[in-house]
Formats: sequence, C-alpha cells, structure tokens
Amino acid sequence: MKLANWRKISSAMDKTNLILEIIDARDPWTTRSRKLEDIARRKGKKLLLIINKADLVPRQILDQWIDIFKREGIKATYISARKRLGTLKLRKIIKREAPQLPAEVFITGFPKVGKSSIINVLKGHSSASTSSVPGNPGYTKHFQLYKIDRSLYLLDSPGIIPAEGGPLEMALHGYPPEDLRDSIGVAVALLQRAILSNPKLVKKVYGIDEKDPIKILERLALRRDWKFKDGEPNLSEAARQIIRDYHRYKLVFYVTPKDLGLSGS
Ligand SMILES: Nc1nc2c(ncn2[C@@H]2O[C@H](COP(=O)(O)OP(=O)(O)O)[C@@H](O)[C@H]2O)c(=O)[nH]1
Ligand SMILES: [Mg+2]
Repeated sequence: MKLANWRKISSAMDKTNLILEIIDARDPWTTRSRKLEDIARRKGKKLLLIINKADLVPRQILDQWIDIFKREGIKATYISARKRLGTLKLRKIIKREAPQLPAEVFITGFPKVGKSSIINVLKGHSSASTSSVPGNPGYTKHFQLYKIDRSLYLLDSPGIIPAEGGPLEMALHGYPPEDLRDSIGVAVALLQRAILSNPKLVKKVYGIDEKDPIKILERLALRRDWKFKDGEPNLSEAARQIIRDYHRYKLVFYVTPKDLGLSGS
C-alpha cells in the first residue's frame, strides 16, 4: 500500500510539470513531506507548497511560515479551499511558476490536508468544459490530465502520501485514531498545543476547567461515561475523541514556528 502510493506519486510527477504539495495551516511543518520534496528535487521538478486551511490561522503566523520555507528556497503560498480565499490568486501563481505553459499540475499531500477540495476549487470555475487531454495513449485512468483552460491542466486524482513518523506525526497525517498506537500520548501532545495556543480553549469546547492533559482526558471520559468495569475512566477512548475533534475542527488551534523551535526572521 505504502509502496504503491509512492510509485503512483512518482509516475504522476513524471507526467506533470508542477507539483503542489498541500499542507495544513494548523501545522505546516509536520504536514509537509521531506521525502516528497526530495523526490521532486531529484527529478528536477518544480514544487510549490500550498498552505491550506488558512481560515483557521492568523495571517501574521501564515506569513512567518512563508518566510521559514523561503529560507529553504521553497516557494509557499496560503489559501483556504473551504472559504475560497486566495484561490483565484492560486491560478495566477500556478501559471506564473510553471516551467512552461500549459501548467500541468499534480496535487499531492498527506490525507485530510484538503487535496480534493483544492482540485474541486480549481476545476469548479470551468467544470462544464473540463475534459481530458485527447491523444494520451498509455495513460491509465489514474493519470488523466484535465483541461481547466488553455494554460492550465490538472491531474484529476490526487497523490496520497502515506502517513509516517511517530504517533503524533501519524495522527497529524490523518491516520485513523482507532488504529493509532499510543492515542493517549497523541492526545496529551495535542492538548498541550491547544492550551499553549489558547489557554481558554478546552474550557470553551468541553466545559472542562483543567490545565493538566491527563486530568482533561479523565474528566472527558467520566462525563461521557467511558469507563472500565471497575469504574476507572477509559482514557484511550477520550484520547481518540480529542484527535477526532482536531480533524473535525471542533478543537481548533495551531502551532507557530516559535512553538516548534523554528526561529523567526
Ligand atoms: N477549515 C478548513 N477546512 C478545510 C479546508 N479545505 C478542506 N477542508 C476540510 O478538510 C477535510 C479534508 O478535506 P479533503 O479535501 O477531503 O482532503 P484530502 O483528504 O486531502 O482530499 C474536509 O473536512 C474539508 O472540508 C479549508 O481551507 N479550511
Ligand atoms: Mg481526497
């Protein structure tokens, strides 16, 4: 499965001239894939970082991320596919940054970063006229380039990067909470980040007035009646709920470059 995904990503890169790596504005650093970036570099393919879900993070923090990536020589821009912010600008950037026209765009990223939403936004403007490029023998249905307009073609199916890393990384890469090992450790880390981001958030979302992540999990479990036979709170169940609430935007917070020890400019 993992190998198959990478193989697909690699051949999709070969068939396009611009790669959009979609990352999550709430944690752009952890949702980027250095492996993807390395492969693109080796192939000599141009890659842009698209920080999606910009509606969830203040502009000032997004600009800090852009600077961080710029220092590495990677061009980044932010958009909100959901709120349609920056999406017209995105088309302009794509056409400007493509090594030649038409831009042939491949959208990739970890699960849940918003790949499908961005594909829909890009196609949306011209959905009626969207048609595949004729005369591409050898292209399987996974590699259909769709014409958005004269200078913009889009690979219809996104490249899904397999989740990897430790439990927190796996969770932020969209790995299902049910299958996660150490969901409690992940929830504790998320709650620490949430509290750092906004000390009142946990009280606001759950009505729990605690600062200690384990106590928060205990209170949440007892409140929802997630208990073992001996009456002890089932912390794993509460932990999985916290992770789901992060992915469902019930628990909304973000990390800054400073939080992750990346120095500002
Ligand atoms: N707040 C917010 N949510 C978004 C945005 N773009 C996508 N989402 C949500 O993120 C989730 C995953 O989006 P999807 O496009 O399916 O991601 P994919 O797995 O990468 O294809 C869905 O619940 C989307 O509604 C955005 O710009 N802002
Ligand atoms: Mg998708």
